[in-house]
Amino acid sequence: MTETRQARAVCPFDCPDTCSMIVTIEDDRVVSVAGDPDHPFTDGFLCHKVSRFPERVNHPDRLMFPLRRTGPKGSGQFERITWDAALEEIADRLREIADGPNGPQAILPYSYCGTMGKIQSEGLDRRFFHRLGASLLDRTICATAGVAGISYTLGSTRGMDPEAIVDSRYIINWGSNTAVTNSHLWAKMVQARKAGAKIVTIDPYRSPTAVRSDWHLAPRPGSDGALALGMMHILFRDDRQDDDYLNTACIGADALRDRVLSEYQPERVASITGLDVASIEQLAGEYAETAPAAIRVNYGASRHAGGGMAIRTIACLPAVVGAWRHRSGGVLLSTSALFPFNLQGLQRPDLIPKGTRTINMSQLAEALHGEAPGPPVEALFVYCSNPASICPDQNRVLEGLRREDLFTVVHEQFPTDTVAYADIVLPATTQLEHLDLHHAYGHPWVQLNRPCLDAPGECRSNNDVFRGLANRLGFESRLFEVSDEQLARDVLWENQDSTPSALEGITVERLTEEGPMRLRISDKPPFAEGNYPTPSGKCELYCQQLADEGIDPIPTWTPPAESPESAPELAARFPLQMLSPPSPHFMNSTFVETDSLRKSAGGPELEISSADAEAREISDGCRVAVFNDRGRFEATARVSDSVRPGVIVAPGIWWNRYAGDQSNANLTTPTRLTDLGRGATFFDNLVEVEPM
Ligand SMILES: Nc1nc2c(c(=O)[nH]1)N[C@H]1C(S)=C(S)[C@@H](COP(=O)(O)OP(=O)(O)OC[C@H]3O[C@@H](n4cnc5c(=O)[nH]c(N)nc54)[C@H](O)[C@@H]3O)O[C@H]1N2
Ligand SMILES: Nc1nc2c(c(=O)[nH]1)N[C@H]1C(S)=C(S)[C@@H](COP(=O)(O)OP(=O)(O)OC[C@H]3O[C@@H](n4cnc5c(=O)[nH]c(N)nc54)[C@H](O)[C@@H]3O)O[C@H]1N2
Ligand SMILES: [Mo]
Repeated sequence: MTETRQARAVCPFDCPDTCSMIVTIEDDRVVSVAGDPDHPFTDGFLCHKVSRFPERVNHPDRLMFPLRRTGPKGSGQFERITWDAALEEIADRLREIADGPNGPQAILPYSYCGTMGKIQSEGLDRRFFHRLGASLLDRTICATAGVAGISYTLGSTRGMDPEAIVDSRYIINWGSNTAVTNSHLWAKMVQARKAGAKIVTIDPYRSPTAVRSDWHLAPRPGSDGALALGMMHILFRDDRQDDDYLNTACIGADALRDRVLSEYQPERVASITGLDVASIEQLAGEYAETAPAAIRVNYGASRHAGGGMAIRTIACLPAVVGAWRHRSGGVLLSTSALFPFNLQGLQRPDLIPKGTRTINMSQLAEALHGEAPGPPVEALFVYCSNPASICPDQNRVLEGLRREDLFTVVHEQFPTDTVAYADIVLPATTQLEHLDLHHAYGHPWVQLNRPCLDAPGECRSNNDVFRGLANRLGFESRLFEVSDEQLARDVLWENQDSTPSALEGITVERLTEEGPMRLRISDKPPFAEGNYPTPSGKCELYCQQLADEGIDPIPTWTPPAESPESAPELAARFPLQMLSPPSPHFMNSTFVETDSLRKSAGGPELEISSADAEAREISDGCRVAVFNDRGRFEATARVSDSVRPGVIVAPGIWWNRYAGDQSNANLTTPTRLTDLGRGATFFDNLVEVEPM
């Protein structure tokens, strides 16, 4: 007799949708996952990738035991060892380094959002490394440019409620592949379209979202700031601005108006963006006259040298037309700021020794080469991330990971490219095997994930690893001998004197019994009457903070670092601007191990225009090499009109070991940082392509 049961779980992956899942288990083995029909945002469906989650959980390649390296770094040769031996060796090495001449800052934790759960991905790990005095990691690989950019304008990332988009009538996906990267919001956009909304997508690439939109505008990469300023020129020129809103809720309207009227004429903007004047005029006109107008701005437009300023500038548009007056108008980047979790209590930043240095994760290449200020990195502790695949300037990252004097620990579920460079590998649990508490960056619901399976083999959760190490290093048991469930209660401010109103009544008990709970936040549009969380309390079209930092306080266009116009000498050798957004079949580099998804993705591909292909004698399906001074990778050419001449797209993020030639797109990407927020500039990347 098969014993079948169902459990509720939360999709743990780095995606705005954070779905509520119903898991079906037969004889203690997960057989399927489905979207929770009772969760209004998940609305009963899961994406193409996460539907295959059981295949990932049950995969024969899952790491089951601790391993010690036996071959050269990168070879992936290991022997099985016990947890005791693994933890002892790690604790000894960390102690030795901490007591050595360079001190504990020679130890670098490296993690991102392999899981988004607060308890496992940013819980006892933070406490442990703070207590140890390790270097701090500036987690910039994804969102910081956008977050900084929008916050200079609005005061935080708080924007419109994603659930309100069903009532929007003009929806712009700006640098957002919503249908793929945020598919549950896309479902709401489609619902809005049925009620009469127009969906516009602004993306240099004819992405799946662009294909399904009513109108696709394809500006040159990194030109969005200019496009937004050109729209504002037209709005002010034609007197379509909302003067009342600008006067009462904003600061700097006159400065902005002067800037756009004198510098961003439609003709100039057309030449910067490569769009025609008529399209820019039409976009501005429709945006002004169709209310409520919503802009879903995502991270695509921020991964350029001027990415922070671009997002800040786009975030000014709703104020100019008064779109914030409507609940279904405004701009949406992230809902993270809505969740007042007690993260200080969880992570204990008070334990950080004064003067501890911070290393930017987007510049791991530099850090591993001793180019970051401070002591050299002698130990690297990786979890919830796959830096060998996802970091820019991969040749230098791998060169660093090959250093014989670097001690590398990797806690992972799968033998990723990074695992191949580890001295010690630790096997990690998946979401079905550990407890976690979730916020979401695409909706306002709190969710609890309880384990529904026993950990297979000898897999341990992140927190269990740090409990074990803390114990061996003699750290205070009151800091580390705390259960995951207790940590979840603490994050929700349970048993504290006061609870932030948004979390009132949201407890571990109720989340367990009732399932996902919506934050207690008002349904009113956040900025209808101003009330921005900026220093001035207004929407900062002029931003004094930027002026104080020596940056232009008025929105402006910052050109890409690598484009034919901004770097003509470089472009003479490497004329093509390459974007490398994620493939619909993967979640960053997660799911590349899942055979059915890897098969759907086929292999590394390169989308190229017919003009660029012809000029290089490249035909559809032919193998090509893509290269610049940083490195080279191979892909199969797809010749189409999905990109304009001068732009190519290499969907990722492949594991090198599964790409025919052991390489991926990050061999070519730069470690240069964005203008605001110190973020990565993956899409600001000139390359050349040749047939093989
Ligand atoms: N299926 C799937 N979903 C995901 C992910 C995944 O890997 N797979 N990743 C998750 C993560 S970590 C994140 S951060 C989000 C990212 O979500 P998005 O920001 O939507 O993701 P991207 O595909 O990186 O970028 C969106 C689009 O921006 C375009 N773009 C690139 N440069 C420019 C530019 O200069 N201007 C404009 N206007 N557009 C530009 C790209 O062509 C791309 O189609 O998605 C999350 N969701
Ligand atoms: N060229 C290019 N590069 C990019 C991007 C791009 O668009 N183009 N996107 C960038 C973006 S937006 C992001 S967010 C980053 C993402 O980069 P990463 O955060 O490194 O994301 P993943 O590649 O998904 O790797 C996460 C790893 O965590 C592991 N993991 C999952 N759960 C757990 C757990 O509970 N414990 C432990 N120990 N491990 C776990 C998974 O198995 C997986 O290997 O990549 C960036 N890199
Ligand atoms: Mo990301």
